[in-house]
Amino acid sequence: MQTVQAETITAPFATTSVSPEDILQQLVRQQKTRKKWLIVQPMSTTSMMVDSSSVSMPLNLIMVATVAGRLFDITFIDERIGDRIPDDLSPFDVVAVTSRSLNASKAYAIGDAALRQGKIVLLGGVHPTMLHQEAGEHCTSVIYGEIESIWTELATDILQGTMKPLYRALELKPMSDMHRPDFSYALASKRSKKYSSRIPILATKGCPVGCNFCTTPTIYGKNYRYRELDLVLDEMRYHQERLGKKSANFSFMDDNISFRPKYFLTLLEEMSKLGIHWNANISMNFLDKPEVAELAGRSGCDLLSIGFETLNPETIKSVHKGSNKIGNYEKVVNNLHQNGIAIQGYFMFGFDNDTEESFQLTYDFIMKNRIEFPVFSLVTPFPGTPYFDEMKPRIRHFDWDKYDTYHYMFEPTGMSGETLLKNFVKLQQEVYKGRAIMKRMQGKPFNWVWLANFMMNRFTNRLSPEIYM
Ligand code: B12
Ligand code: SF4
Repeated sequence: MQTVQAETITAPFATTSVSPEDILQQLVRQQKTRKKWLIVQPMSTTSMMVDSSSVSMPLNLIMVATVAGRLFDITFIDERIGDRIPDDLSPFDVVAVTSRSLNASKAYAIGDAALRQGKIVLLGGVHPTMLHQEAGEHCTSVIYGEIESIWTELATDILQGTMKPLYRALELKPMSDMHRPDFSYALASKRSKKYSSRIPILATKGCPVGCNFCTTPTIYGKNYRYRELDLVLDEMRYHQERLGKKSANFSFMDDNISFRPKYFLTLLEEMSKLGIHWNANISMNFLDKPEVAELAGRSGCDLLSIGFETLNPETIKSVHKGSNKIGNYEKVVNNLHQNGIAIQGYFMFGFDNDTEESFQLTYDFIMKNRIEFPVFSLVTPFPGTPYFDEMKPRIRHFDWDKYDTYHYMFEPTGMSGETLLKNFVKLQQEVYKGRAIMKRMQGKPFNWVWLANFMMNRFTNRLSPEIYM
């Protein structure tokens, strides 16, 4: 399969000076009826509860619908909230499906069914991007990375009926060119009440930190882009107005919102004037400064998701996570807690340097520092990452349904798989015991984080090592 470049578009009309955008606009004007797109967020078939309870509105597909909806008619299906894909796809011209690894097998099945009915099938998202040859077997075209950067070429080919197997932009568009996501596509479903009330929003894209287990550096390289602040703030004000309340809840979908400190601090300063609440994924590199945590608290931040990953400095070095300084962990936690910010802390197990002692160390850290919402996962080498290439000979299975970070992928060198899983289950059960929850949560605001702890208490009681196989 070859990489197709934006320059390969030829002008089907008279002049030589027409731009690809002009060609597209001419084709749009010639459209007798608008083509019909079915856009699908598949439900994963993984055995774990990753798509259960309340799920967030899928910003990725909302962006796809926003871009495509300017030229085409859109039907939006999110299987996670119970929307069903019709068996008969005859009303549609294009079936566009997003996929991560954990729902790739489902996305491929949808693609195969749509191909059998003669539809143009598009597969996008991180898994098809990383494995475009594999994904190409189940669709007409794979979209590499974000739709915005390749849209003119893709839309032109759909209108001309000249599809290529792969669409990959030569360069990424500035984020200021991106449209404000139109949430009406997701909210049109009568089941939209199942979505979390947090509104997904994007200020930046990319993360040059370069952890070897993460797909972001592979897709976006060293690139870090951001939207002009006014665009982000206007979008927030728009939602405040739409909801008729100042205290709207936002959830940043950014890979690493704090990578450019100056941009991030100005964003915080401006958000503090809005009266909103927000949460985000963040790397901890400058949260050790009390004034940053203070400003984050003042700007309405109520929770930050931080990848602590491990308490072993050797492992941090081996995965190239330069933003994590283990000596700073406690300082970061204290700074956030002093400003009323709860922590969703991510911890991974199964690294070669892990030993039985790693579990006790992590337990002690979580309990001592009263981490509100610890999330434990098993190290998962995702296709397309340097870690995947390194670990490939040792990986036990390539069944993508198991690539949800809750399955046992390879035997670490420091302990047997059996010991790993036994301790992994025990740690989760200990951290989510009633008494442990009280110790971590007492005195903290009674909100959804408490609820998440109660759910985790029930969930972890049912865990056993076999589930992770
Ligand atoms: C925010 C985020 C989350 C949020 C919200 C997820 C959600 N509901 O969307 C939360 C915290 C809930 C989450 C959870 C998890 N996440 Co996450 N998450 C992300 C993150 C940082 C950003 C995703 C995002 O919304 N970006 C903004 C949107 C606008 O951009 P986009 O997704 O890239 O979409 C664009 C393109 O991909 C393209 N596109 C996408 N789909 C399609 C489809 C078509 C047809 C077309 C044409 C184009 C197209 O156009 C879109 C618009 O520009 C990504 C990293 C990343 N950059 O992808 C990881 C990432 C997706 N997560 C990952 C993982 C592993 C998880 C968890 C398993 C972690 C865990 N242990 O709990 C869970 C699984 C949840 C689930 N059921 O899917 C991995 C997935 C790896 C893989 N190969 O599958 C990623 C890639 C990070 C990594 N480690 O590399 N995540
Ligand atoms: S800091 Fe987070 S987003 Fe950045 S490369 Fe590492 S895991 Fe990926």
